[in-house]
Amino acid sequence: MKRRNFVKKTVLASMATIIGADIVFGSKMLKGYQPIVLQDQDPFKMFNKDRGMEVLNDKPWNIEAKAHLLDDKITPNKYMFIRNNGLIPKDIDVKNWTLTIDGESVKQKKTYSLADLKSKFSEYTYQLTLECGGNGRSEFDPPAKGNQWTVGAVSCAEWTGIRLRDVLEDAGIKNNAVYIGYHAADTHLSGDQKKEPISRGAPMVKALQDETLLAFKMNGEDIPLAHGYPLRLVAGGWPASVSGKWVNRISVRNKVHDGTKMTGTAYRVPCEPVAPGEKVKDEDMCIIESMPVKSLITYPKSGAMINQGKQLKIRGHAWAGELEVTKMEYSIDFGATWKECPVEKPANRLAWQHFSATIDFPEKGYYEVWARATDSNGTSQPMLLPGWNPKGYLNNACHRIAVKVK
Ligand SMILES: Nc1nc2c(c(=O)[nH]1)N[C@H]1C(S)=C(S)[C@@H](COP(=O)(O)O)O[C@H]1N2
Ligand SMILES: [Mo]
Repeated sequence: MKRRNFVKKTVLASMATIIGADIVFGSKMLKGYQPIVLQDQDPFKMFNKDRGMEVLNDKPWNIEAKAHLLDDKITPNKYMFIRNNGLIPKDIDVKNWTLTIDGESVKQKKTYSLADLKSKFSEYTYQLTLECGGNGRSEFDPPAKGNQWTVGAVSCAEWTGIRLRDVLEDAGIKNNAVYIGYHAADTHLSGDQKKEPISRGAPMVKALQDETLLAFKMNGEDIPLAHGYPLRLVAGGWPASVSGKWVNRISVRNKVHDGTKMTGTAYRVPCEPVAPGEKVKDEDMCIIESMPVKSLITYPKSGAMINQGKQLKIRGHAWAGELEVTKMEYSIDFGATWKECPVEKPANRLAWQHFSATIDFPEKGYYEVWARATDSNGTSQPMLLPGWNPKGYLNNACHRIAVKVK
């Protein structure tokens, strides 16, 4: 047999790194053979995630954080949730990666290489809150189908890239432009190459905002593969489904984008409130835009124990879609009374904000600490569940942790 039919030395070396030991008879392995240990995929290793993360689905991969894992001011990759609708693209060829701007409302269709994008346009860095529209879905009753996210489908990383606006202006947008829609390199679960797993977008006002980026870096490094390497749209404050990963085409549309998961009930809620379990017609469902005000206590972990007479310091983050959080409160009596606590200004627009409080407990026993944010329009989080909707979106109920004083 000829040498080239065996696994290459470089491949063997990288396998050895993943396995953590040399493959003694590796030179005898045929090309393409996958050692058994690598066949059963360990998502935590594969995606560099912390083992405290929760895998909700493996086909496609959907992984969420826990509240206490989101304690960092800027979310590191290891604690960032993964939400995939299809299969992560394989064999990405960065050198030949292109982004095409097309659609009814582009003056001229134009294709850029990654190098073009990086050299032609100015670079910007923003911390941007990305929350899945379905975060908190697990609490709805009657339940909604889909990933049963608890509280951990939210992140605020630091994204670096170029402004989508600059690229669209370079290509030229017609006056009748209404919406942008993204197209990406991930593939449909069915394997059908013609079907897109997801192709969403945003109205021009959102597309043209300063903070709407075509990003190529996350937290100062190449974007991890699962989060959209080598190019990703990032539109903070809106359902994270707008932030297309592995983007290779953006269409400037003369109507509301009608790509996969833009129509029907996907990422939509009833335009008017409905009773739990009520059937809602497609035409009575409205597209989710800015996400509602919300907060998370990230320290301590629920179940904390403290000694009587000791104060408890809590901290966390709060965010409000396009708006700013202007007030933060906590309650230790199940929402009967509230105390205000400090909340910092955001690092930039659309970044989550940090809050902290020092709490005194009157006596021994079981308590819950509830946190409630209010946005610049004066809207506060609901104490328990907000309006039921068929797909279980937008649960922004107050986050709660258990505390025992002994
Ligand atoms: N190409 C592509 N982009 C995508 C998705 C996807 O499945 N494919 N999922 C969307 C959804 S629903 C969410 S919530 C976010 C999740 O981003 P993350 O996995 O980087 O946390 O990516 C969005 N962008
Ligand atoms: Mo999502």
